[in-house]
Amino acid sequence: MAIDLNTGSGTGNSKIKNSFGLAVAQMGPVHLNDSRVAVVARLLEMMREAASRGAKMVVFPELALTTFFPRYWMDDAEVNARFFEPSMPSAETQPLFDLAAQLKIGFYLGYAELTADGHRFNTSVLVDENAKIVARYRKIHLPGHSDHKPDAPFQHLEKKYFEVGNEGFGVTDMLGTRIGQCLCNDRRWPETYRVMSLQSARIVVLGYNTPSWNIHWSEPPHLRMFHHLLSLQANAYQNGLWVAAAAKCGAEDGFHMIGGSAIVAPTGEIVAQAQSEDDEVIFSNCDLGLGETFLQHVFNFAKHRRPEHYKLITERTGAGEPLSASALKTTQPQE
Ligand code: CDT
Repeated sequence: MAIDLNTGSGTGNSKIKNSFGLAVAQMGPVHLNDSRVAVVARLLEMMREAASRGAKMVVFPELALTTFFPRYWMDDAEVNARFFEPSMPSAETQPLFDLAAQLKIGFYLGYAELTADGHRFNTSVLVDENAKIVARYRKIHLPGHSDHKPDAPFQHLEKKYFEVGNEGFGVTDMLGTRIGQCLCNDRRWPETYRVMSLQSARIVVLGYNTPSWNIHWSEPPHLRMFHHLLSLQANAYQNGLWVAAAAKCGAEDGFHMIGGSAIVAPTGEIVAQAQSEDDEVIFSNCDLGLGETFLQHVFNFAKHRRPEHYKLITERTGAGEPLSASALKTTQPQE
């Protein structure tokens, strides 16, 4: 059956409201010595709850199977052995796939991927209701640093442990709609969502591990939650899509990370938000037609976008000089 992205219903009848049961499974802390088996047991329990509430899909966090290990300086052999997955599924994660097939529920899962030829990525997968991996995403906006900062209270070594994702921002038709995925820091960048909304994504799902403290400057801690929600809400609205974000949060061996897992509507409004810093399932019946209101009017891309004026976005990485020095001169006050 062809997917009608206007309603997601496959009927072509725009009056039919298509409700998509979407769950986000926030995780409380995963400590350094917690086993994969124990972590997967927690995920299975939340998958069962999500299904019992009518979810078609459940969203798990970034690097969901282990502690947020980029906070630790370790040698490659140790980090590879302890935290990376050479295969997905694996013996430890297979129960997630088995339960998903049994419950007929899809899921998104973040984990550290070690490829057969030794490349390392911060990765997520989309799994359909038959437990088939239908899409993979490798994180593109890697935050942090690659050098050891012995004076910092903790490290953020994503640039040491992971390569930049090499597969772009794809979207996937599954569960009767079109879903895009990204990971954590990607959610702060408008390009992430725009590239997916230009492929007619209706839902963007993501997981995150956001430390509550900034090791580079004394950022007021409340800004971490504010910027997290601001990013989800602004980008949901500006792209006419649903955004579902799953935290791993609370204090992992004393290192605190924000909660605030949320489901955001294309209106930019938060329709569900986690209250705890523990394992917690939030749920919303999402109207997949809601974004159309915006995409047909104020954000009618085909009608209103002006890509000929956006060239710098792909030509430049960092900020530089004004486009035209002569144009600038004419606007400068004369002496
Ligand atoms: N995991 C991850 O990408 N964390 C980053 C920390 C950056 S702090 C502003 C994040 O964007 O949440």
